[in-house]
Amino acid sequence: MHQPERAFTVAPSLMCADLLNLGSELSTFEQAGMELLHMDIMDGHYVPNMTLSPDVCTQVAAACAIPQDIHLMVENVDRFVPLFSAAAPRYMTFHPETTRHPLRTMQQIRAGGIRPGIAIDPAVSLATVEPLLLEADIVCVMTVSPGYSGQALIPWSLDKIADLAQLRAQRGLDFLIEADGNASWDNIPPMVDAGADIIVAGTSSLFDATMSRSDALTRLQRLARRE
Ligand code: S6P
Ligand code: MG
Repeated sequence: MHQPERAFTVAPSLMCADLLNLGSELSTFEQAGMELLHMDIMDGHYVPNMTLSPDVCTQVAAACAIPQDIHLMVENVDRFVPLFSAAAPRYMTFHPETTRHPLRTMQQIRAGGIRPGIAIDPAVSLATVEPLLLEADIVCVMTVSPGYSGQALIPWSLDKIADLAQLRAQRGLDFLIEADGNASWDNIPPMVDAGADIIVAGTSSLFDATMSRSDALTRLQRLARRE
């Protein structure tokens, strides 16, 4: 395994946390200086699974100072933006195909004081979402199909991260690139080298069942700092 070329931000994926001990998980992340919490929201329609709720996000916000990054995987996303805005996350991303007017949805998110972004399914091309990049503060590139943790990387999604980073540089844009899905110990360096600024840490690293949480956290932090 090689060291990534740049430092990056680790965003623990709360759907992968020990939900019966969420308070203790949050304290550990806070004490470790984690800078972002990735909150996966699923409605059982856009994706065949359900995860965290508005109340969970609001309670986490009240109990923990780490900013949230809410990833909406829901149909009719405009109905859900106000519900999740109550948690005052730093970022809110959604899949553009879940609304008729994605630019308006981004503006609605920004009007609530939240930085808007889009999430891109592996089957959606960059060309399709390019008009939205100007309004985005973050772009979540999904490196697995949305819906579940513990899936295998779609290898060409690394090329998509690299293409997006190139587009960002060419057009002088300044959104952050987030890699979401199977960010394993082996996959993190190529994701970061391709251009990812934020790595969503799920069962493939931070919540790796073969390691203690503190060992995984230390290993991730050393990787993020390029030590
Ligand atoms: C998947 C979701 C992701 C997962 C993450 C889990 O729909 O958007 O954020 O939580 O992919 O990570 P891993 O390492 O289990 O794939
Ligand atoms: Mg996610």
